[in-house]
Amino acid sequence: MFDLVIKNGKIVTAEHSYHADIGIFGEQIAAIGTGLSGRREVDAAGKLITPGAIDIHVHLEMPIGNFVSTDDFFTGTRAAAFGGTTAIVDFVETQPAETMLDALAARQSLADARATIDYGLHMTIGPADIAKLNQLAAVADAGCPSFKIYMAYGLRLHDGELLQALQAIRRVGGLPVVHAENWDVITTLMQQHLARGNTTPHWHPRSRPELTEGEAAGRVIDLAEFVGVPVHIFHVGCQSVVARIADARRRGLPVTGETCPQYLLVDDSVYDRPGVAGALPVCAPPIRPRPEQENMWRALADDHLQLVTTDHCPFTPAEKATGLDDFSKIPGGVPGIEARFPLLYTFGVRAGHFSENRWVDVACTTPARMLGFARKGHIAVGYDADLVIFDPEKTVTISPETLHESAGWTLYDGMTVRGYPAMTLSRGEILVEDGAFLRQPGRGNFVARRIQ
Ligand code: DUC
Ligand code: ZN
Repeated sequence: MFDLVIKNGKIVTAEHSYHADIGIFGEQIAAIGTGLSGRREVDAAGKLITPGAIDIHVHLEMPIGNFVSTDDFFTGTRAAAFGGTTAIVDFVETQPAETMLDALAARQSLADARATIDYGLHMTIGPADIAKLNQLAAVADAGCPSFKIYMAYGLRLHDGELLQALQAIRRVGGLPVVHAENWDVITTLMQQHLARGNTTPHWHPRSRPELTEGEAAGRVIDLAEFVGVPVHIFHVGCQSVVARIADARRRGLPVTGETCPQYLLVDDSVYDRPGVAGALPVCAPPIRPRPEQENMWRALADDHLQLVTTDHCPFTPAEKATGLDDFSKIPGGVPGIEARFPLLYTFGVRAGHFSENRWVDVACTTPARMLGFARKGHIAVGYDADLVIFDPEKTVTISPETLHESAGWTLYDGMTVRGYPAMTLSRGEILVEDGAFLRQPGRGNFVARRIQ
């Protein structure tokens, strides 16, 4: 007798799809078979059962400049759960006078109080952390074996620092995850545009041309090859980066990349919207011209890119408006934590870009495997019962009102998806059912990850 049995659904994994019941005991999947019975039974006839989706790139209540991203660990993880995401990876930044382990503990206690789904953390290596690289082994042992490196912004590493960081990550068997943009070229182009009076968001993507992404990605891939460490490229939005990742992979290098819904579904005309509407989509790397969308879909289908994240980093319209007379001051980032999984189903699977199995692969299974979530991202006995009962016929028109994110706006406003979670489970508990969120803040656990 199981605690919960999900009956009659079609189980979709990264490898195949098949009909079976799932028996859940406690927090885990205890059986997969036919004719299972439990204390509670959910009829999933006509529905897909997928692993809970995993978003390995989100920024919740993250300080950036004078602002803090507007979803906290409660509202952000609740929104994630509504959309079928049952695990995230957020970030830790260490203050100059702090140890990395102290910074990790502080971020964990913030998240532990509020998270509703399980989470991991990437440790950021900024310039002040180059003196602390001997702390990486302890950080990896504490369950954070992935390390964020910026090649842009104030936290960027110069090439010599980048080399040292990659060497230190290699020594601890970790994974560098990299924001790749050429900051010197970007800041020079920004200054040139602003000096000519080109101050509107229209000039944001023109200050960050494809070259700045492609060159930086190529540089860190070359350095990672030299050092002998894998590397994962964050938020890829254009073919010049895909080409470098694909070339490295053809040469057998352990190089991977992700893209995000904003690069798959939106084009750079959004920066020409009047007033604050043109400032809302400011994010980095910027959203590209329309042909790049097709390039990103193809890269996912061809396994030149391996996964989809959101880079969820929301700011309110009022915060975005503070940069209306100088695009370089607009806080960068867009919301997206909630709708990623259904958007990928409608515009990826239904539109014929890839199969339902590849959908599960890029949103659930590969993120779990690559980032070291040992018991998530797959449906098999012994895995956490993090599951989505996905209704492939449920139609939702996305808007700030249908979402639960707190930014108050969404890039996907007005897009209609066919296919949406009907129920989301985390470690055997029903989080979302019939549009209602059923659990309290703080039930989410930190997951100590190990990278194989
Ligand atoms: N890009 C953004 O636009 N915001 C948050 C961090 C990032 O890489
Ligand atoms: Zn990010």
